[in-house]
Amino acid sequence: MKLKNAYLLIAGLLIISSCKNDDDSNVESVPPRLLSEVTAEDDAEIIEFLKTHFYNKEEFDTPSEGFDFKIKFDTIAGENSTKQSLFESPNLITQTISVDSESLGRVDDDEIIDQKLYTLVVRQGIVEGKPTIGDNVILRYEGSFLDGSLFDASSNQPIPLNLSGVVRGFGNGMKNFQTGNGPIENGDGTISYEGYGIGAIFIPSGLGYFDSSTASGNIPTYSPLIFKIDAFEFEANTDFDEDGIPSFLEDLNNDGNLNNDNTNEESEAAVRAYVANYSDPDDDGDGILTIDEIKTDGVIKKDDEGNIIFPDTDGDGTPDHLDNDL
Ligand SMILES: [Ca+2]
Ligand SMILES: [Ca+2]
Ligand SMILES: [Ca+2]
Ligand SMILES: [Ca+2]
Repeated sequence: MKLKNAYLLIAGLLIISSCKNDDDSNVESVPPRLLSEVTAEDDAEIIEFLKTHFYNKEEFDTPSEGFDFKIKFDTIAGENSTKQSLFESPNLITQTISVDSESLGRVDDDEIIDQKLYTLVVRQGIVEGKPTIGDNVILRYEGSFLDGSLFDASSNQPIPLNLSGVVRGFGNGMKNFQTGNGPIENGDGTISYEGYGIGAIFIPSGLGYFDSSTASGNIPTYSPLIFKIDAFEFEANTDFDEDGIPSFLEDLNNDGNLNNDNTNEESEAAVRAYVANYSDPDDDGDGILTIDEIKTDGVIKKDDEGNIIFPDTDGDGTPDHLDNDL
């Protein structure tokens, strides 16, 4: 299946861009809180959820005829008081991701705070390989708060997303999932997949929307989120801007966020623009396309491991496509 070009439209609430309340709006504003303070609170709330809830493991272990392979969470209590908590599950993966308050629009707070991201892999996909934060994926998702109430869900049919365009915790959680076989045409206009990855991602607000209200305004500020996901398919080494470099390699500071790497930030700021490298076909803004600057003698050369050998004509350590004095 050809995935390219389907990704410019990103539906739903997952999009990064969000609306700040206008200064002169009537909405009562919440006083800004420090990332450090919110992080501690969010992590405590997520751990509390993980320790007090279980999922329908038995149904996944021995699926009955007609089981829909949907995750259900329930409280450990009463007849379920002996269930293994999500927190104790061997399928729970914890990642630590450092977040600079500046990337959340807090230029003066000067905080860099580690965030804990928890991903429960209920069923791993059968196809080898996992997406990177720059890849196009086909999936299904359902977003809820820790109290279980839904705030967003994709339609039941698979949808395409580029992981660089969604909240950071979502893309980094998706890195844990293999995908399945498909698409399979069902003959009634719907498609399905087999053996796909199934799980849930628990996202602190520092890796979510933090203090932004979302486009539709239904996510309160500082909300930890849960996304249940079905990981159907992905395009390995997606090259979003078609500049010859896979998008995930345009994460120059290697922080799991493609949106804070912008080589020509200053010159773009002068024209009130901001185009991060993963979506910029001319990364240094010198008028020569990156795809032409990464070629040696007219071709993109690679080493034995398949890594691009980037030309550095003036030998200053900065490759030509990121060096605008060349
Ligand atoms: Ca980055
Ligand atoms: Ca740029
Ligand atoms: Ca680029
Ligand atoms: Ca260039």
